[in-house]
Amino acid sequence: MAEIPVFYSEASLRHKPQFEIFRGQKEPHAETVERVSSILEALRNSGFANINTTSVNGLPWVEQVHDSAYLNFLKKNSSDIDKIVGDNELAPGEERAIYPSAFPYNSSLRATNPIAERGRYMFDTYTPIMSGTYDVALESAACAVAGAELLEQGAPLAYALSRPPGHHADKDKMGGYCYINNVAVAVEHLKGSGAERVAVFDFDLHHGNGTQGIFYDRSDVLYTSLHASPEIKFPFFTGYDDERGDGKGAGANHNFPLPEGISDDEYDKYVKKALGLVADFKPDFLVVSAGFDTHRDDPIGAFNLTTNYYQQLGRAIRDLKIPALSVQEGGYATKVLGTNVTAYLDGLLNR
Ligand code: SP5
Ligand code: ZN
Repeated sequence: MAEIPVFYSEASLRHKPQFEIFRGQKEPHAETVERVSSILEALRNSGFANINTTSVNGLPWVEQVHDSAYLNFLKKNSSDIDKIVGDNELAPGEERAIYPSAFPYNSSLRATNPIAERGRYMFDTYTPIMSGTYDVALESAACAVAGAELLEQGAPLAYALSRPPGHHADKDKMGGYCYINNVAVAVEHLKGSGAERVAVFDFDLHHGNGTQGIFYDRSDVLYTSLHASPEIKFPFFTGYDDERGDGKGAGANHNFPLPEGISDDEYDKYVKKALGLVADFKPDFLVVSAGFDTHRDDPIGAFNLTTNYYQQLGRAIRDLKIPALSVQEGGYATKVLGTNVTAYLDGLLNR
């Protein structure tokens, strides 16, 4: 039986953001550890037995993607949080967490005060730094690196069960539950191994502003994304169809902003367009930002996709016949998340 190697990290189970601050209120955080258990349980129930933890050190490629000052900020706040957040700041049962409060109103401004520095490197109030966040985010990226290494050795498929997700993290910004851009790190690894061109296909509900930003001026990395229109969904400021890349990267960025409520058949037309662009690019490898918040039951979603559709999507990607690494992004309907992931992987395996 054909199999797909899966990489995940025990560290992901230690990442427990409690709140996102939405309209000034603390709301329960959507990006929960139950997401991982949902996926692992479905994988095991569906006979996916090739499930691995990894001890790969992804740091050299993380450092190629992200600015060193940003990584230092994330590392320092994760490790020194006991000194940074006092006991008097915590409600009963609350873990230490760092959120921003003031943001620079243009990108040329400096920040030296630690509170201002937060706004320099954090672009929303949904993505707290907790104790150990830096290490957990590094391990999430390591899962993607392990998958990339397998493709470099000739495997046709791999799946990184990365958590926290990555596609909203830009060179020097965290946000959208993302700290390190796992997909971008995998792309850099593939490029470093000699790949000439790598394509990214992002089907998370949200626009991958981070991945777009990281590769916006590059012609060797194609970014294609299907997502809820910025008029209706986070990250609001990016994802329009006229964002086509800059300089050498002009023409290597393609966004498909889609309307609320879109269902399988209509969505599939845009999948075909995006995958057509991927095929035309003739990449050596494909890296997929696999988000399942497009499912009809998703608590923060907007689309109407069914579980069966993910199998069809997997088959369409398989039909490209390009070695493909899928990296887990969003998907918050924990009851069906695992089933959606296995439907997608079944499709990749032509089951
Ligand atoms: C990787 C990924 O899918 N990140 C998504 C980040 C989207 N964050 C939007 C947060 C919206 C606030 N939550 C609303 C709660 C309403 N009760
Ligand atoms: Zn998402």
